[in-house]
Amino acid sequence: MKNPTKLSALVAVSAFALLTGCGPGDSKTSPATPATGAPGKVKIGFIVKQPEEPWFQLEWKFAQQAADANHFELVKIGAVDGEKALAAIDNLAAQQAQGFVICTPDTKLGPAIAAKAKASNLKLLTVDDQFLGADGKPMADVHHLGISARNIGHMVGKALDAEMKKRGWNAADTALCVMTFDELDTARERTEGATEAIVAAGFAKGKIFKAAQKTSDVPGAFDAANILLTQNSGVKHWLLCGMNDSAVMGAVRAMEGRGLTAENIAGIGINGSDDCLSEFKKAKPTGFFASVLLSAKRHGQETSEMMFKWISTGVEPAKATYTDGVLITRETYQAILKEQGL
Ligand code: FCA
Repeated sequence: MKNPTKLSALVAVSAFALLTGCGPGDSKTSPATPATGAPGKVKIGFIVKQPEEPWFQLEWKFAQQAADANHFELVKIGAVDGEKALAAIDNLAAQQAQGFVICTPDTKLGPAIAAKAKASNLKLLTVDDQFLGADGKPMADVHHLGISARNIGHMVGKALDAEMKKRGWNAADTALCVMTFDELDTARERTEGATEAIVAAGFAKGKIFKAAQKTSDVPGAFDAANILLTQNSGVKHWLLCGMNDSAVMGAVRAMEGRGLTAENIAGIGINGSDDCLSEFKKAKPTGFFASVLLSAKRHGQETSEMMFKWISTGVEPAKATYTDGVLITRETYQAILKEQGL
């Protein structure tokens, strides 16, 4: 949600709800007793910001596996903006859920979402994108599971450097295109990490070009990359990175639109979910050279299980959990996915 007036109105509404709400006590300490419905049945919401993105579909899939194995009910809700996210919490409260896991569409909504969860006596765990407080700093008091963003960025930067050397590309006709989405901390840390690592390996800062995405999806990356390519039409070899697979995919499509091919592009994404796998499965290699495979299983299943245990036994999850990733290419992905039981 970009509109600040709307944002403050929502924050005010939530603060009001918090002041007037009569939710019983601190949801962090008391194991919840499911109120009505099937006795003993736990109900957990799983709210995601981009339900159409393969990453979030995978998280939901693994969350559902946790629900089936532990016999709790999972309510999957797509919330593409702040209003929908806040409405989703009301909806969960009305259904007498006891908690939810959320990847928020806007990290600045953190205080409003946390207040609403508390007022509704819903336990709260954030996944992927960490809430920001009113001071602009991460809300460390809200339980969170996310990726080690900067480290994963470093992996991307090192792998880009190795690939450039392997292909024997000259520094003179090679540039790095970085698809950025700096308003999201985890995205900024990933792309900063990638540039840090490649610069540490000797890549010239002057050959690094940033393209700021307006939206963190394939069309957002496509549009941003097109502007950058118009301004830098003389580059022969492009190294390419971004916050996730959608970012790299959009930029690869933009580069292909200008006649560049796998010979000229080495793009490395992050997520390793379906959008990247579909590139690897193509008969001919594309500019989408590699990705860092993250653990959607941990992000979906582990978060849901943490929430389930918290509700059913009162065992509070760790305040912060960070996951890592592994590089996959069209040569290695099948073996690695198999190894990971995917
Ligand atoms: C963010 C991104 C997703 C995924 C996740 C771990 O939410 O938008 O694509 O990378 O972090």
